[in-house]
Amino acid sequence: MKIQKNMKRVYPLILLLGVTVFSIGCMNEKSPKLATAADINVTQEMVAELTAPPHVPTPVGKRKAKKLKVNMEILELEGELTSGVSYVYWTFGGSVPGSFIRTRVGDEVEFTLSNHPDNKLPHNIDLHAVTGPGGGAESSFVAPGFEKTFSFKTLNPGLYVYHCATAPVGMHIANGMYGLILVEPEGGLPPVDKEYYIMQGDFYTKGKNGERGLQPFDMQKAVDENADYVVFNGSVDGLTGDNAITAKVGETVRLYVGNGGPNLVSSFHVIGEIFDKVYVEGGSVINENIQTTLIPAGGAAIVEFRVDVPGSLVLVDHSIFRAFNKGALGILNVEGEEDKKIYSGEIREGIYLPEGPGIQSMPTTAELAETNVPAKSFDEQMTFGKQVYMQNCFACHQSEGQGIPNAFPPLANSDYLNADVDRAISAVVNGLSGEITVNGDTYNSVMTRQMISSEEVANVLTYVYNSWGNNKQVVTKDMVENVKNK
Ligand code: HEC
Ligand SMILES: [Cu+2]
Repeated sequence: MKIQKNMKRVYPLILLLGVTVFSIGCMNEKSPKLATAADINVTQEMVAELTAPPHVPTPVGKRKAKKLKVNMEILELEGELTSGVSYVYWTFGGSVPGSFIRTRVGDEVEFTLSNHPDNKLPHNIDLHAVTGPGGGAESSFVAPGFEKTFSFKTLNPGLYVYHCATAPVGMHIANGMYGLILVEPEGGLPPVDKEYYIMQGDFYTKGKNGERGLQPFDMQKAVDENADYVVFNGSVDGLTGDNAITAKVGETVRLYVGNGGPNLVSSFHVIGEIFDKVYVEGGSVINENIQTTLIPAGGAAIVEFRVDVPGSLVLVDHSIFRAFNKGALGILNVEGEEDKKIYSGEIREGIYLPEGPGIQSMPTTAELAETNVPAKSFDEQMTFGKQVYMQNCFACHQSEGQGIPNAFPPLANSDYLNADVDRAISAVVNGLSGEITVNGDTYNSVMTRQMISSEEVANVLTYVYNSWGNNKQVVTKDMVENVKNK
């Protein structure tokens, strides 16, 4: 395009128009940038390193373009979507998302897709990094017990999604058949201290969220875009607990974030961090100082930030019910020295409580008027108690008292609850914080004091104790008052 500019100065207007038309004609045939990448010669070959999430292969650095052999195996596997809920995943390389593929511009990728003989279905692969029909789908369609090889040249640097494109396409994607392929520019991306691979996906199960057992895929819910689970890295705990990612204060972190969908767009956000850089949509435009970046289904973004203070950063889809009720929540644990200048406050682990303790000043429970009609029987206590539960406790402890892993402890079958009724009453009337262990899992969070009358506390706890496998304790208003007066 530089030539055209020089000409502008030299030639009269009429000629300039002619030149412009001429150069537009050229662009239609082949843009100069693509011609360059396609012309890069490869002499050597190497076998690609493939990694399961959250890890990524070694950066390309300054290596020359090569013939890069990618051997990807399709495996249909049963795994855990969340504790007690299993699901048959269809995978590229045995993980959801599938193995991360790292290339550089100009590589000639020789891709071999093998479909394991124990699998039940044919599959294929559409890589968004491919310039060619179906992104490779047409050449890679492969039945169980067979393999297919095709090759393509990486022309455009960027972060791209790949996925299965076998009919019904939505179902293959919904079952976990997606991953990322990175095409680094000449000379590689600038070095950082930590790199991780994260991908969001939505899941549709016959049973509702949390319903135990092996859950089959639900086509109707998928068509309705009514997801039961929205998760990072294939399961509710795919990026928490032992699967949490880590960094040290002062390090620069680069996240390769993809969204497999099949349906939902992700509003990717890290609570307590600002993205210094975002490679918007995984392309070459770099935006700076971003709070939340939109990642389309079948799209990706590269986000970078420096971690300045220790604590647990919470990765979420900021369509926030997905994070706290459907699983789209991950943790980046940052270790190191505090910096009071940057952040002075208490750093709490893991949980985002929009209404933290002590923010509002509320009447004490003793001041709450006892206006409700007292329950006259056990049945009435249960009915009233359930109403209180649905209004006050449900949002955190969930409809069947199952809680939310790593955030809100279960009330169903809770050993903590059943061991000590006064302690349970106190949790409701005084609030509860600090580390507790419920059914073997530790929680270290805050439950704010519940603004309900003694009568209501008695009813709701009677309801909880007489539901979901608990010990059938009956709680009276007197018992509640006793705890309050202690
Ligand atoms: C804003 C979210 C939230 C609400 C609303 C809430 N809780 Fe909790 N609850 C928690 C958290 C968080 C803990 C764990 C606190 C900790 O880690 O120390 C907890 C712990 C408990 C425990 C002890 C642990 C266990 O699992 O047995 C009981 C009992 C309990 N809550 C009952 C209730 C009842 C009854 C209500 C409604 C009246 C209620 N909670 C409302 C968040 C909540
Ligand atoms: Cu498939």
